[in-house]
Amino acid sequence: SLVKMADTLTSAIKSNIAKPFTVIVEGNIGSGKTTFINHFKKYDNVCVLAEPVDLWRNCAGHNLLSYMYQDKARWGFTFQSYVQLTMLKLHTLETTHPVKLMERSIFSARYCFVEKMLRDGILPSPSGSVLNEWFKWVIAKSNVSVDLIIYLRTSPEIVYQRMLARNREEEKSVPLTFLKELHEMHEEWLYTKTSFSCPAPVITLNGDLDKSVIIDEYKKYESHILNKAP
Ligand code: DGT
Repeated sequence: SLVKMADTLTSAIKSNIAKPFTVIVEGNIGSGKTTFINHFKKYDNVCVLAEPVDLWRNCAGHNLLSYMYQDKARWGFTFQSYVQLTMLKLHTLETTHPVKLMERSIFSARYCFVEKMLRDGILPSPSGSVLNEWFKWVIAKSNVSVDLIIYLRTSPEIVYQRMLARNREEEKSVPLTFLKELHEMHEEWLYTKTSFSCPAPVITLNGDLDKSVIIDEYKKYESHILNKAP
């Protein structure tokens, strides 16, 4: 009947709005995620989501990123709790664009950053459990599904140099050892696949390449990222 057709159409439109082809870009601090994301801004069919870092620097006037680096034990839970919220908002943001491109995800927040704080004993186990219960509930109840992961794989020494050159105030105290360990968290999750399950297939790109040449790397995978037949 006509009513049934209208219903089918409505739900088709709804699911299309709610479920764009979702690509997340992952990689160590300084791996070039922003450069990658910016490259895709020129495509009309891609919804490119702004870097959440700016939100973390200003939660009702509080720079949580800075607090976290100054005193991880005191602010780690607060910071990760807010990261999880901002990521959930981005994952569930509705768009009419067929492709959604996100910098990082609720998954790397949990599997790389929270996990590292837990392993280091910085995040007390009860705090980790609360974050984890939230995480599990969110994963089960909301649509945070991902279709493709781009892993910008880098060497810790190279991203360390980039981080120093970028000279972000909050990151001044981040040592090379931290980037090495964070690298391992990404490797275990996305490369050797020995820690947590991957929410989508992974394409690994050489993130060590200089800005001037990495565009050619992007181009090789453009059809995958834009979900188009090559
Ligand atoms: P890019 O463009 O590859 O250089 O990326 P970045 O370094 O601008 O962005 P990202 O997300 O790797 O790092 C943002 C800062 O937030 C960095 O200092 C690490 C810190 N951070 C701590 N915990 C988390 C977390 O759960 N998630 C994310 N994304 N960053 C966290």
